[in-house]
Amino acid sequence: MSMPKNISIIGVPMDLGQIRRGVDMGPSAVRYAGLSEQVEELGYKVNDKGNIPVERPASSLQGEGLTNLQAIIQASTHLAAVFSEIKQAGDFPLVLGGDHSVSIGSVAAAGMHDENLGLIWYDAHPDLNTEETSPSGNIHGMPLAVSLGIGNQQLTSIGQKLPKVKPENIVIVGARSIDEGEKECIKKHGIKTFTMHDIDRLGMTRVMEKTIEYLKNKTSNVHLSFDLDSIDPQDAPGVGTPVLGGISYRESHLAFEMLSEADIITSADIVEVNPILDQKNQTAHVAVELITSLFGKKLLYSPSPEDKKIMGV
Ligand code: 5AB
Ligand code: MN
Ligand code: MN
Ligand code: MN
Repeated sequence: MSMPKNISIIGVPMDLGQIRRGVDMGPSAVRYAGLSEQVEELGYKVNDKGNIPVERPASSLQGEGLTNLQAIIQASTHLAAVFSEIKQAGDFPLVLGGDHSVSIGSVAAAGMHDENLGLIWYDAHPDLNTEETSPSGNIHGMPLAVSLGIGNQQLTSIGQKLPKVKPENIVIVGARSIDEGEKECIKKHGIKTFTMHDIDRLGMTRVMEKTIEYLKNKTSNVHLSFDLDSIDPQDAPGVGTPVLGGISYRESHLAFEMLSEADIITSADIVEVNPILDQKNQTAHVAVELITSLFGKKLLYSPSPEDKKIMGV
């Protein structure tokens, strides 16, 4: 399936999946960095549907050992419904987090629309923890596990169908902080994972060629879950869990340009932008710049096959 020309934006101002405040302002920061305007300039029709309401519980410890469990279930269920409506209309859902727990709702909905959903997890972390393996109890470290049907049953049953995505349809890109339980999960389920080591060894070109090759023929919808901490903290300092040695801004442009050329992405999340920890909204700007590459922005212009022949590219 190729990328729809109508983009619907949904903000999820949720900071309940982790403990640092400020990531709930992510949707405003990314909008303020010019998301709609820049995507419209590329010829898309953008419909900003505003924000999902997120209830902040009076006490932050609720549920069975997981921080803010009930409030996250509520917001994720609401997000899944809105995301689902957008898919039904044939449009591209673009979700603005919030911390990465928002992806529980988006992948649940994307999975309801495609038995064979593909998923790219562009992140410094694999987010494959469960209550048992999590070192923090924070749900933003669990959304990929939940999408696989692993972990807290109240979370895995959001959107009903469980699992939402098959392990063989997932590619993790940029991982460099991986907990022991997550390592076991990757091995057990055979999840394709390009760590920073692989990006350094192969180069981003080959990593994305392999990612696209792996997903292209076996999936028709591919969701991109873009955690800004995938990017090196020098380029994207405004995140709650920065990890040194990340993907550069340049490499990410290349990666997203290649995804655009392959025309495989049909929905996306932009998560973990925290303007309180940022410098002059730099991280939101980086997010918007990279998303324009995903939507086909070229440095020069879009060459036709004839132009390409003349240019020798
Ligand atoms: B993010 C950690 N693995 O589970 C945990 O930012 C960090 O959505 C999770 O990738 C980071 O607490 C979650 C140590
Ligand atoms: Mn993440
Ligand atoms: Mn992360
Ligand atoms: Mn993070």
